[in-house]
Amino acid sequence: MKTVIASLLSLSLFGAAVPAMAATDTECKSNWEKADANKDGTLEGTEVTAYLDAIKSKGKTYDSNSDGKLTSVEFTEACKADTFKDMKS
Ligand SMILES: [Ca+2]
Ligand SMILES: [Ca+2]
Repeated sequence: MKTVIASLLSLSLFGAAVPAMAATDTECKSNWEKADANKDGTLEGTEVTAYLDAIKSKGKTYDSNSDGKLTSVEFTEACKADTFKDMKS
């Protein structure tokens, strides 16, 4: 029992140290809200260009259905992998 508590404690300490390294849900949600300028739930056209470029520059494909648009799910997956970290607007 002591071991469980100790490992939970170290997990939460570790968890507290990690967010500086990877984008959090909160950060990604706020990024998404900024990115989806017309609030239609999809990044397309001029909204998505810079993000698709960032994804491409990392050699990744987060546009999982290849429609040239990003849904919040696709965006969040890419965001949490720090794909957009270098593109500060
Ligand atoms: Ca949109
Ligand atoms: Ca898509």
